[in-house]
Amino acid sequence: MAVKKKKASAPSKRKMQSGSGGETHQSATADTGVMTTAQGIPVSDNQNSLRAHSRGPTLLEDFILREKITHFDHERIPDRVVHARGSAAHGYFELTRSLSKYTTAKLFTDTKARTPVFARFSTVAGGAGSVDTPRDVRGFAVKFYTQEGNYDLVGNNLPVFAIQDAMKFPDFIHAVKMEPDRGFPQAASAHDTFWDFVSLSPETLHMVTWAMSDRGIPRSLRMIEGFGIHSFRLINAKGESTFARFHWRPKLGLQSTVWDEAVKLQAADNDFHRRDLFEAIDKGDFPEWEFAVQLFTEAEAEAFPFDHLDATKLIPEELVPLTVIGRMVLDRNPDNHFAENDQVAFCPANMIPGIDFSNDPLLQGRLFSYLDTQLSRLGGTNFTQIPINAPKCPFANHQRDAHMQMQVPKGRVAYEPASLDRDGSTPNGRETSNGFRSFSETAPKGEGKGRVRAETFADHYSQPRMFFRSQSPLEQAHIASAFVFELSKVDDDVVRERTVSQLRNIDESLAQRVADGLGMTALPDAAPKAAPVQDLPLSPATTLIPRMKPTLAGRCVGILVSDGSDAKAVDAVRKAVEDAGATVKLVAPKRLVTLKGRKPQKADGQLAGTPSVLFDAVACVLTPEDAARLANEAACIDWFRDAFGHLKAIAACGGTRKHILPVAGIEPDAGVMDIAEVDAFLKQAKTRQWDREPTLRTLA
Ligand code: HDD
Repeated sequence: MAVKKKKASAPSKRKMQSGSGGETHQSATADTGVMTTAQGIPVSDNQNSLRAHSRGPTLLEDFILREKITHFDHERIPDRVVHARGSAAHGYFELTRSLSKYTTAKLFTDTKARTPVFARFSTVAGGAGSVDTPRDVRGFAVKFYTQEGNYDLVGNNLPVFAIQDAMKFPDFIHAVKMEPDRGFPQAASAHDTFWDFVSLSPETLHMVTWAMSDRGIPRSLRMIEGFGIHSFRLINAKGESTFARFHWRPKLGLQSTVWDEAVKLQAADNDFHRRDLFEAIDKGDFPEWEFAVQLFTEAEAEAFPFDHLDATKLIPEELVPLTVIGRMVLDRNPDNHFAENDQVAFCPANMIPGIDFSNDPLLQGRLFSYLDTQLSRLGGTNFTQIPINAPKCPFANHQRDAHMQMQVPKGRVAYEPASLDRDGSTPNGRETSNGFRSFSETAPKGEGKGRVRAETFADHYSQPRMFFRSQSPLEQAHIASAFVFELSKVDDDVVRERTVSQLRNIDESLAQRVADGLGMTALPDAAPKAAPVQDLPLSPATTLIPRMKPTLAGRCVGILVSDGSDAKAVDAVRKAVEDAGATVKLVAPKRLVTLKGRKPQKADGQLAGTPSVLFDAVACVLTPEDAARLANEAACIDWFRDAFGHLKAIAACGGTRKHILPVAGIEPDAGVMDIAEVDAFLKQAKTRQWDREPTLRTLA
């Protein structure tokens, strides 16, 4: 059967980088428009397998079928053991302030360079196909393709980690992942094994309290902070070391969802965060983060009321202020999700001259784990040659062979010292005095090898106490409610009680609220403490709601319309909202809608499939007849009920206010206004209606 062939996919024009002096390869495929096998053999029929006769068996001889199916059968590679679900983008980093006093790293000294980056954001617990909006920590990993090699800053959206020593990582992750006998729950910490581990490991409490805060349910990946977490060393030309902690701060400000909304988003759009990131970049609304450092000396660190080598501790901004030194802009979506997002291999050990590791025992363990996992995930040592992982600066060494070698290094010399490369044809490179050097640290006297946890790591409660007490009353209520929700999913009474006994050491009122929410009649005894709990100065910089930016930039407003809706009213809201930097999406009972006096147009979404959780604020312009009709439509009632319940501004036409809002049980407040009050709507839409919350739900 003659079948029109699809155009073959565009050939890769990318040059494969080889070692210096090595051959530069180019993909052999030319864009001839002809479909071929992987061996380059033209394909005449991509619809039918080769059969013995028209209704006979398929022949083994059909190498085209076999190649196609074989390749398909092997398409999947192992998921990342953690952070499997992620979304990524390309971009660049620009340094705005040189740190040349502290480091020789060109990345942090060359203010003229624009360094390409690839950033990947992820959830931790779920598989690659899990939802985007569970309560979870978000990974924030950035690969800088610097002039001096790849530097990876593999961080999270919280400034602290859950454990102090890498030895505990497999236990922690086994506890949070789905339980091994039953295979559930997917992408959720609300289950017995997680809280069993947490309640027995007080070092987890600081990060867990952050994860229970609204940071655990972000609105958008474009609206999260990022933290390198560990202390790193910056090394200057004199070999002097200064400690640094790294921070990313989103230009759009922080923004979270409310819990009921996060849950409903899981049903409304599995890919909510991935789509949001993709669509923003696609339309040129490039996400941007400030890059900031906290710098401090060894002597300053000695005076901290905690050990900065302990990754469960943050350094309050109030103690060591942030200095903004650069910005990252993400301006290009991946061309291919698998080739880039799946195959990118971040590794905290990818370190450049001028920066060095600290002795944080969690960081030290990570230096082993990432390369190790990538060997099994990506199939061998040559994953560094995959385009997304390859450095963009020249590279050369004596490493040879192994699975999937893509380079063809010339010459007979693959070792050094060597004298036989007389014509200089071997791409091996030589050592340089500018190369990576480790900071030379003097070991403390009188101490030897041992499996030990430093005494300075013993205080597990002072910082979660500082965090909890720094939060606004509403944030504290959200944290307490999140604990109640999670623990209400725990069946084992002992685990629930033991967790509350831990919370007593953080804050008695928190423990009491959680105990009340769980229906406990009495508080269990406080858990034993290995060190006294300190009342540290509060850190307002750790809050979220008080620091949210009142802005519509980067947000999305849904307008509900139907046939005959007043086009001018729709235009007025659209213009005002778009001028304020937000996107507008039209939602209608049917995908095709005809506004009054206009031609039929495609709505962005159909009402039943486009719930209001997808928007930051909603408006609606309906004919009175349609408003009366839609008051009987569950999807429409939910649209408004949820928008109200999720603390969003609502601009409603007269028909909606008369017919729909009463059915949805909405008593208009300051965040509900007439569609004609565009300015008021803009003002309210820039923030959540936090005052509304206590009138709607019981918070712990
Ligand atoms: Fe990790 C992936 C962040 C501790 C072992 N980690 C991974 C990713 C992020 C983090 C963002 C995903 C990178 C990507 O998008 O591909 N991990 C952290 C942070 C930690 C941390 C901020 C503490 C401060 N991790 C940590 C420890 C270990 C690991 C202590 C093991 C001892 N992490 C891994 C891993 C992963 C990983 C198993 C899975 C996939 C991968 O590395 O490439 O090696």
